[in-house]
Amino acid sequence: INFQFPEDFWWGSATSATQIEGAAKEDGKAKNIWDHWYEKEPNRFFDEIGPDTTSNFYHTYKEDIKLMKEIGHNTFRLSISWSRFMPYGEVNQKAADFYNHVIDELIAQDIEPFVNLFHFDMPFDLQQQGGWESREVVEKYVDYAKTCFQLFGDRVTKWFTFNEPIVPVEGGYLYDFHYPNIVDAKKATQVAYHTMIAHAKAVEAFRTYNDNGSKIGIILNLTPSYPRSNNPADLRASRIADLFFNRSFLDPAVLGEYPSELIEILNEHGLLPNTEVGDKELLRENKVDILGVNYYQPRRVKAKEYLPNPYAPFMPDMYFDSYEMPGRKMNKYRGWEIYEKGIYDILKNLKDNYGNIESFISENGMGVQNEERFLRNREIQDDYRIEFIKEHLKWVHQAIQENCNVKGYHLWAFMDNWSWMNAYKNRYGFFAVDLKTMKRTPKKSAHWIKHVAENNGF
Ligand code: BGP
Repeated sequence: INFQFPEDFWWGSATSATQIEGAAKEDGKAKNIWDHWYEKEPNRFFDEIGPDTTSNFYHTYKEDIKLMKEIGHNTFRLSISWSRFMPYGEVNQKAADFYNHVIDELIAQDIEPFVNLFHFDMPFDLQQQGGWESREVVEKYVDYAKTCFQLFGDRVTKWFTFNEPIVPVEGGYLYDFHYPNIVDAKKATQVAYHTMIAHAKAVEAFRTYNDNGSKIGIILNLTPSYPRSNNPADLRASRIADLFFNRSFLDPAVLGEYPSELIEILNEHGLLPNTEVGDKELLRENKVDILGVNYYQPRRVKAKEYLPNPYAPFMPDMYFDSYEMPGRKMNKYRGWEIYEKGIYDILKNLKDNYGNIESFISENGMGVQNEERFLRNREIQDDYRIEFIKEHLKWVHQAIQENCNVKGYHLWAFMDNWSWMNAYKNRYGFFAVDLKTMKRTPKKSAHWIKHVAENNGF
């Protein structure tokens, strides 16, 4: 074994409710924004496949959890669907039963559930009330979070308030790739801010309900920013991209306050959100215990080539251009850059600048289009995925050698699943899913990860 991991390391994979459960109209689940958007504009979605059945986990969780066990998982990340669990503000008993069964089944198999409360799936009625633009919706989220802590907190010890909270901001309020398809930077900052307030209030509530050593955090998609060169303009471009896309959530979550440079920039553009008395203290007093890190690709930036139009509405990218580094390595099956060392740079940064917060790689993975082309002897020979995971894990291992406080690795994803705009185009799973029969078949990487987990290294 060349790369031995610490004894208590977590090996597993991640998913989210909307992407795997299916049963979107069953047992009293209310609509979320994805159900609604798909109903309204199916042609926006790849192959017009919507979130209604996805990977059918609602009905197959027992067998799926067995498969997790078979490949050596000691952890699994799932999310609770708010619109299933508390449609219109009241607990849906059937949904509570479902999540209880899933959690109990995981624990029976010695698989630690990592539970996330919000993965892009705002209940549609609450979106109509303004979604994260509204402070009342923040209170409704806190009520939902408290109910989850009360019902599942006796068994769940790793909680996350949000997955990638910046994505609904970018998608829904800046770049038009999520519902409600608004392009308005002022609303975007309000939404980002309210998400953070919702997060901090949930952390606060958690600490009054849970005194059994359980931990709570947030999951952030951290994209390290690399400047084209060391000239001051490129460095500034990269620093500002980092402020917008990483530190806007990382700093308040882990350090309890927003970076002053970010506040200055937003203020210059008249984009500061509305706040309430006590918010600052709320953030300061409710820092996270743990942090989930999703890492797929780096962000490479350079200074703007042309001055932005001063009359154009604000966009973060008025401060930088993106830059394609010559010779960069690409995932040629999906189109994202692969830069394995990025995962190490993130962990080092957390160690040096964020108090070495306890962290987990909560997503990392490789999407592949038309993956059936790698089928040989009825198994997908995903050597590229094994390579991808291995090369990232080497850097995680290196970070651990340097005392970075990283405790686990979740692949995105346990099985092929529906994705927000791309439906089933990019396959990510350890298990292939046949969309006609819903049959799961292990890929080569599933056997490989089993050995890794059993040996605690490779
Ligand atoms: C992350 C999300 C996941 C998942 C993944 C893959 O940002 O948290 O939900 O979808 O990206 O992205 P895609 O499916 O677009 O390839």
